[in-house]
Amino acid sequence: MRARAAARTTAGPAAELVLTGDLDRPARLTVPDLLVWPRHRAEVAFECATSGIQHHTFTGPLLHDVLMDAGPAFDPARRKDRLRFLIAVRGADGHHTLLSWAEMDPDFGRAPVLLAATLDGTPLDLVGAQLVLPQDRCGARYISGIDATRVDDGYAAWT
Ligand SMILES: Nc1nc2c(c(=O)[nH]1)N[C@H]1C(S)=C(S)[C@@H](COP(=O)(O)O)O[C@H]1N2
Ligand SMILES: [Mo]
Repeated sequence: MRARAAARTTAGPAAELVLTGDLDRPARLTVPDLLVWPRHRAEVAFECATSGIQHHTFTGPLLHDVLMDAGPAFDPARRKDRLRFLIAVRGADGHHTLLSWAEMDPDFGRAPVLLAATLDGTPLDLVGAQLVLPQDRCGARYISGIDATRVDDGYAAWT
């Protein structure tokens, strides 16, 4: 334990993201932990209101694969059951966004949303994972340095 703590101090603290909300298996994941899921690659272009068009290559698991393994509180066999769910993604600086579950669900919007572990070939181990939405024209939802992701029944507040 002592040796490990010392190694971490020299390398800087590894970024971690917490998966919380309506999940059977909430988790804490480092960026290297993301490599256990099948790895996807996305070559993307997005526009930033302040810095113009950017081109990047990201690799990492599908957000859908990671969240399915955390056991969201719906019956996976019933498609309608998933439609109420929302995903909140937050960066360590507080920048955040909401996605609907259906947006990335293979039975609905099928957006290949990634939880990227590398950016242009560089591992994101120290900064944290980045949200990648190849379908977005604007870069604002490409949240970097993710420290928390929450899955919730977004309809519960109405009923
Ligand atoms: N954590 C975090 N991620 C963020 C932002 C931010 O302010 N904080 N800005 C977004 C915006 S507006 C854009 S265009 C992209 C690219 O930002 P960059 O130009 O800083 O790389 O990152 C997105 N991800
Ligand atoms: Mo931006």
